[in-house]
Formats: sequence, structure tokens, C-alpha cells
Amino acid sequence: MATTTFINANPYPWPYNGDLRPTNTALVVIDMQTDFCGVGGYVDKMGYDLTLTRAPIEPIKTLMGRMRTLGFHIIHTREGHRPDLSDLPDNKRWRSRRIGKNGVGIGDDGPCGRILVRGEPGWAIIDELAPLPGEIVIDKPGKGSFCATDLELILRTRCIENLLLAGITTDVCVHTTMREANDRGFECLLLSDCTAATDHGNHLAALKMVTMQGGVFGAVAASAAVLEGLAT
Ligand code: C5J
Repeated sequence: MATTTFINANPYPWPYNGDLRPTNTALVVIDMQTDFCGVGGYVDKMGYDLTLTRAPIEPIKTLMGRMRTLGFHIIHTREGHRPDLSDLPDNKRWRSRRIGKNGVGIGDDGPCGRILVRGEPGWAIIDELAPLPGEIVIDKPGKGSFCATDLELILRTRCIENLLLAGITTDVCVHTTMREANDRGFECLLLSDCTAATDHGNHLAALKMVTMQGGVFGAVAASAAVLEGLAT
């Protein structure tokens, strides 16, 4: 290998082999949808504090802009279900109705249309982080981005080995995706300020979990460390 590039990360300089290039590395921006961080969306209707899930918007915007300029792969995901709800397990819907106000859950009408249903306003990625034409968008019915999607096929076809993970929520869709990716051999970096949870304690715990056992799922870094690493 001609040159190596490492990001200052915890618990090891990332990626493990220093082979960090635009062609083999993707920024994966998970579920930055109105339903998770917009007024009237699913998370808002569940009564959680939107300032938490909106906090990563600016850091993601800055990092994504830089990585676009450098020619890295940018991949977006959206959690959502078919309008006929044929891909919505009964237990997922039942549980979502337990926490939603007035028994309203996934698939039901809300201020931003039917909650987490494809094509509805609440399901859309927020304008600030909208995909550019040509960027991959993965529609997923579950929390993980690999389950029932073509993400793995796309990553292998494009020879992508390294994944930088951003988006919401750290403890649910981001972590599930990181675990799925790690088990498939992808080298993962969780971005601490480009992710957030509906509970800040869960966010911190999710970051800590990654760093155990020498980096059991990969490593953690702030976006500033990535920007610095990419500048050198
Ligand atoms: C959740 C997600 N939290 N995108 N979805 O239900 O993390």
C-alpha cells in the first residue's frame, strides 16, 4: 500500500489498516427523516426532546459536504414501510402504539402523514441533509440497514470496505446497522457528534459499547477528527 491514513479514534486509530480512500469508504447517513427529528414526526409525537435528535444535523452537514468534495461515497437510509403495511410486523406496530399519544403508532395518521410510511411527508429525509442526485438511498423496513435491503450487494459491488456511521438514533438504527456491518467484515467508525439518541444516556452508552474488547464493533470518533484526518 502506498500511503496510509488514520483517523484519531477510540480505542484505535481508524481504520485498522490505514487503507482509507474515497473509493473504498462510504459515509452512511441513517434515517435523518422528519419522523425522527422534525416537528410533528414520530419521535415528536412520542414526546421525546427533538433538540437531541436534531443536534447531529449541522455536524453531518459539514462532514458530508467535505466528503462529497473529496469524492467519497455517500449513502442515505430511510426507515419506512410500504403503504399497505405488508412489511410491518404486527409486534412492531403494536409496540409503537403503546408509546404514541392516543394510541397512534407506525402506519397511523399523524401531523406529517402516516407515520413511517414510504412516500409520506414525515418519512422524507430532512431538507438540510437531502441526498444529491446519484447518491444511494436505502429503504429499510427494520432498524438495521442490511435486513431486507440491497445495501450489502451495493457495498460489495462498489468495493467499499470502510463505513463512517452518522444519523439517528445511536442506540437503535445506527447501532443495529453497525453490528450488522461489523459481522459482515466492514470496518466501522461511529461518529459521536453526528449521531444522537432520544435519551442522551443511551447515546453515551451506545458509544461506550463500541469501544469495549479492543473495539468490539469498530471505533468511535468526533467529526472534527475525521476532518483533520482527511486534511492530512
Ligand atoms: C428508531 C431509528 N429509533 N432510526 N429508529 O425507531 O433509530
